[in-house]
Amino acid sequence: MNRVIVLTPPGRAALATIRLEGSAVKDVLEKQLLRRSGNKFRFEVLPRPVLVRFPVGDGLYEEVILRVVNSETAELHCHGNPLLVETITAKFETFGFHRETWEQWIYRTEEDAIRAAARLALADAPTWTVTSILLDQYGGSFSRMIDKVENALIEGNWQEAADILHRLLSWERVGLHLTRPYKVVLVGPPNAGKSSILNWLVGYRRAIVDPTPGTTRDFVAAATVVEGWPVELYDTAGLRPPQDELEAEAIARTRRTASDADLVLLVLDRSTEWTADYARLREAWPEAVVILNKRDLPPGPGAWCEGLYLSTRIGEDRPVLLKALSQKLVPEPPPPGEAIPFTPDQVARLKEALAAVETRNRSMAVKALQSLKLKSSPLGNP
Ligand SMILES: Nc1nc2c(ncn2[C@@H]2O[C@H](COP(=O)(O)OP(=O)(O)OP(=O)(O)O)[C@@H](O)[C@H]2O)c(=O)[nH]1
Ligand SMILES: [Mg+2]
Repeated sequence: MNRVIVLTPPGRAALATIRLEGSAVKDVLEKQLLRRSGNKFRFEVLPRPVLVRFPVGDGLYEEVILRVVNSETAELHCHGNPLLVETITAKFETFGFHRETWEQWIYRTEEDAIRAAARLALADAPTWTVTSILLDQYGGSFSRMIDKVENALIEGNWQEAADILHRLLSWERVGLHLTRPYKVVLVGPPNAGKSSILNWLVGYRRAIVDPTPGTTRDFVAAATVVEGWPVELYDTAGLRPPQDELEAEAIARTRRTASDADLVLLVLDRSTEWTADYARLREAWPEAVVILNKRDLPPGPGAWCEGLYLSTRIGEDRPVLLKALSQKLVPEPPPPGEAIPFTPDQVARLKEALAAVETRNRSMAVKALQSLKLKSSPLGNP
């Protein structure tokens, strides 16, 4: 099959790269391209890329840099105008080339499904922490552990197989959040400083901050990083008996947003008096990290609960909060080289394998393990 693949992202850019693969590459390029001098182009594997002309219609030519990779593969580096990229790509389709996405290209060309998934995830990795864990999996950490489980099964060592699978699955939460940020939601009474904390953590004024209680209505989300871990931080409407329908809807949204959070941060204003409402909020989110904000002001009276005593007005408190959050999100960061599943599909297959190991069903366990590496269809996953 002949294929045309745009390797660079859609949208405007200085340059774009279009890859061509297949037995027709030579013929089509020889028919289409002209040398810069206007002479006929002869396709040959050259040590260096060459500047050539590609006809784009209406007598117009685009000057492209052609890199011939081998007798059946070449790359065109053209200007990054999306119209131009589309015109060139569509032209190859008229010559019978099949259009493939860069994701499909990675999936097809990687040797197994784990490496392909790691490479796709690497293209999206937002931090070096995530990158280094994914690089370990790309380099074979996860695959080697799968082989180890298979060997244990062949030797009839059920316990070892179960132990390794348990260890792999213990990284489920960390692994799945390499490709999907942790959802961290700020909740609390009005005016406690939730929006201020969101802005403080993300480093810019994402949410409106105001002394008027009930300022935030709809939730506000912002992407950030907590000590290397990707986080989507949500600011929500303050919780109190609603004063009108609008506020009732805002509060309903707060509860919905918090209902599937990975971590809830309950923000309370420590300069106010402890109230029964505060106690109710604590009971509603017993797992929440409690932030006792406004420590720059004198503390309010009452039998206050424990929490992180800080202030958005005190710069040194920011790293303290980030550290506390990262410890809560990832209490035990994986050591370098650790094998970690990182897609929902991988986790599901590992669970299948473990269930089969626990019922001493060797063939089912091996099948589940082997399916982890198998590329089910050439244009499958992505
Ligand atoms: N003194 C002091 N004031 C703070 C601190 N953090 C926030 N504030 C102030 O408290 C007020 C309320 O802050 P917001 O961040 O808007 O509070 P909120 O919890 O988002 O309030 P709602 O959106 O109404 O629910 C603003 O005037 C902030 O400037 C702090 O650490 N110390
Ligand atoms: Mg607010």
